[in-house]
Amino acid sequence: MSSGLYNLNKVEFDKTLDLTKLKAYGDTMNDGKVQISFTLPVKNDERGEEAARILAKKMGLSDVNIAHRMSLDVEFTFYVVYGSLVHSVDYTNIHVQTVEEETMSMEEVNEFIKENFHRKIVVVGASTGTDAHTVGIDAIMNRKGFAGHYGLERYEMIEAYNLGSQVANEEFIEKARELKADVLLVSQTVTQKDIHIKNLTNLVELLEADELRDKYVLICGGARITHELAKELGYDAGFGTGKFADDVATFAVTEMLRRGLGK
Ligand code: B12
Repeated sequence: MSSGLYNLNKVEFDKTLDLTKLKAYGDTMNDGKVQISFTLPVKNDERGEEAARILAKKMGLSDVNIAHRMSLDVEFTFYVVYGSLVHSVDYTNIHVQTVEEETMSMEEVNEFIKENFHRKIVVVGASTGTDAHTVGIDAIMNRKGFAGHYGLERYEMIEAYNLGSQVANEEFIEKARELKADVLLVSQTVTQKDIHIKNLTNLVELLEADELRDKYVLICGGARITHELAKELGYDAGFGTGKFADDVATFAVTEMLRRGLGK
């Protein structure tokens, strides 16, 4: 394709974009095309397929196409469904609470700590409650890091303690006291029956009961954790997918300085 034709197509393509009526993009602007998948606890037959189609329509899809159906068990069928979204959102009116600090590099964080605290800061992290998922907290803390971002254990000016998984909140607080922590990192992956909310709230309540809440920068994280949710639950910040040790370290040290902690 010549570059002239490409530019012409691009101009026409862009003209149809209206951010007040944002829809999913498939092949052309505003076609609203999406693919969803789900399982129904019924036999793999035409009746089940019709049920899947009706459900998809009720979810707000038009031109529903059941692209694939597969038995998972005698009475369980998995469906892959294509369709066009009838709904749209006003993107111009969306405001999200996020962590605002501009992320510093590992070296910049080390310098920041040296200049402002004149000592190493202590970070204690764990997956708490019954949660056995360690990969998230390891991604943030392990020396080798994750996706090209070194973990906190590698930071010259951070003493990082990763307590692992299934750490009871009481035990976590005990360790934080013993290690004279400045920053607490809590990982919560399983969200079934809102167990993460109960666990996270319980930790804040225990810290408050011991009059310890203000002593620490308290941060939580996990795939289903947002900054907004974390703030609601009484945490200083929350980090989800796509966030790394440098984001967390930057927030932790700037928050310590803001609150006059660690001196
Ligand atoms: C690996 C895995 C397991 C392994 C865990 C092994 C281990 N040592 O960690 C095992 C097999 C043990 C397991 C068990 C279970 N699992 Co599992 N598991 C997964 C899986 C496949 C990957 C999770 C993962 O490692 N992600 C990679 C990391 C890097 O991503 P991340 O956690 O999001 O971390 C990033 C951010 O969120 C953030 N972050 C994470 N933590 C923290 C903490 C802080 C402080 C900060 C700042 C940031 C931060 O930083 C990270 C880097 O960006 C997911 C599915 C998936 N693909 O996500 C299911 C999944 C999480 N598991 C699930 C379930 C249901 C379970 C079980 C309950 C299954 C069962 N019925 O037994 C058990 C629970 C066990 C328990 N007691 O906790 C569900 C959770 C559903 C939900 N919403 O609750 C998932 C989503 C699978 C699914 N689709 O159903 N699981």
